[in-house]
Amino acid sequence: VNEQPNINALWGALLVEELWRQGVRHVVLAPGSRSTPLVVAAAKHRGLRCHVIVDERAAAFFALGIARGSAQPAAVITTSGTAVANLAPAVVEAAIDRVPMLLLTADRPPELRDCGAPQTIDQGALFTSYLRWRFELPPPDDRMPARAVLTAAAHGYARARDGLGPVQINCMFREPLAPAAAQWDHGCLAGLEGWNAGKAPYTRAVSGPRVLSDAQIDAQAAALAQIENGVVVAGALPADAGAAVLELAARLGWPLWADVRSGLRLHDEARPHVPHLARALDARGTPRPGAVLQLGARLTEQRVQQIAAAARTVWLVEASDDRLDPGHAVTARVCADVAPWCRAIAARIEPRGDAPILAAAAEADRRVEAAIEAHFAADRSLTEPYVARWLSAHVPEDHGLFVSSSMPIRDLQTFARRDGPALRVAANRGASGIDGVLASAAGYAVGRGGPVTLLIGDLALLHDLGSMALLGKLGHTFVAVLLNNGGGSIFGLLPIAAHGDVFSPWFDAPHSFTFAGTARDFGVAHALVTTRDELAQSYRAALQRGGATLLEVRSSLAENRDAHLRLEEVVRRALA
Ligand SMILES: Cc1ncc(C[n+]2csc(CCOP(=O)(O)OP(=O)(O)O)c2C)c(N)n1
Ligand SMILES: [Mg+2]
Repeated sequence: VNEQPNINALWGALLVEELWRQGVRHVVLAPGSRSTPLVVAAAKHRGLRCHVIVDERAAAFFALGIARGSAQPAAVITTSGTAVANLAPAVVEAAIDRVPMLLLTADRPPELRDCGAPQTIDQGALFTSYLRWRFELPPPDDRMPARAVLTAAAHGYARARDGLGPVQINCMFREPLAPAAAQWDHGCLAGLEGWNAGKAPYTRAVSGPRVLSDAQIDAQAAALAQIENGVVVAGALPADAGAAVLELAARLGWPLWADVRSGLRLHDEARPHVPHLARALDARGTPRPGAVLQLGARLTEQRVQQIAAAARTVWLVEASDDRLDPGHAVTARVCADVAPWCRAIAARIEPRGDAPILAAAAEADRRVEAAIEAHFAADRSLTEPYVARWLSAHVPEDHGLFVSSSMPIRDLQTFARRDGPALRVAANRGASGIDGVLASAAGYAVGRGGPVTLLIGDLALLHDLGSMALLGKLGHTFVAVLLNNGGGSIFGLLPIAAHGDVFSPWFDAPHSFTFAGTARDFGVAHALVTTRDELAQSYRAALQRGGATLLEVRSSLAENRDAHLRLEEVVRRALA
């Protein structure tokens, strides 16, 4: 630190080095001038991997994906002005879905704020309640102890990691921005001797799991043991929770419904896993559930939410204290880490065999699954539900599976098979945006340090088209399976579809774009897929070739609507 050419460079280097010591490994840089001291420090750091992305909106989604894949916050460095405003969509998603993220936003000094200076906005006020912590770092000054910079970095990191959300450190800089020599008083380094000599963080923040007292657990286990016919609903869960949730559901003897983001949907656990629970409960002879025990939140399937609305007792167990009850049905809210809570409860419940509701629901579920399977065997066309089902069984074990909002995640939820690899599925479902999907999935590959398969719709791809530029240089196999139905097919399945006078173009946003040329321009391999055999061949070839591939499955709104209506009918008949 003694060698730094000026005080700006010193502060930039301290911030970046302390973030690295805390655990940050990736920095996403969007080019600019005001951020020069931060960018120079990051670029020169030997332990950090830097990624340059021009579009700050995509840069922040890329960082979001890195954190989803690595459970570590990535840092995003931007210049001042609208560059910062462009971070907003990913900041919102990170805040709602509890993904850590660190924003280092460069700003002009106070004398240039709110006085008509160029590229200067009120950028500290942009994200307000979406931030876990916000700090205005003043322009570097050698009259301030340099330790204050380290504690800002350490606290920012801890708030992002433990608060599971975005943190903004707004960094004001005066000239000189480049690392030119300018005298500074080394006295500001007092107290940094130990830090400077080693590699340890300045402040090590330790936090632990959120667990309840034994008395609380005893009372809750006793209450749950009273309930005969309940169901377990698994929402989005942390990676470590799956086994504990399965264990508790089995101990209770209740059917388990698993959201695609629970990590359990693709598991081949014959019991108590019931993917078509909501349909199964509608079948004749299935008892009504008296209680819903929901572990984790944000359910992909609305029908499952409605089960809770009809039950008298609804428990929601989730680590945060957020309000997560869109059906206004929750009667017991437990703020605890799901895995230790499930293990503690399961240990206190006597094994008691399957509840009557489990056998009935599992039997109805089996009929639904058999009917869907028979339908796909008889009708050989390449429909979107088929693509989702096929992928769920053929994504290699070492792939991360990322899915876009709209129909891709719904189709995977409903039609995934259970005999494929037991992968975790990632998706931006905090705010369910169709923005930044490519960038998030690309970041996910970087974060997990491995290959990714992405299932995405055409409007989502168009929304983030610039992020095609990221795919070629990931260093990991990346296969984007694009369901190109020429618009927003989800709207064709909503009641607005019956209103032909306004439906098109105002809802479906139709287009006739195809993406072979786009892929070529961005150096991404492309294959057009029109049959099931082509899907299998092209996917296999993409895996063998490595690098980035766009597999374009062509369909239409009408075909997709038709495919879904036929499957609805198949399921209805199976349960009649
Ligand atoms: C940022 C954002 N804008 C708009 C929406 C509303 N929206 C939800 S689904 C959808 C259509 C998506 O189309 P596509 O990606 O092609 O998927 P498809 O519906 O065809 O499966 C839109 C516009 C949204 N969720 N997020
Ligand atoms: Mg579409």
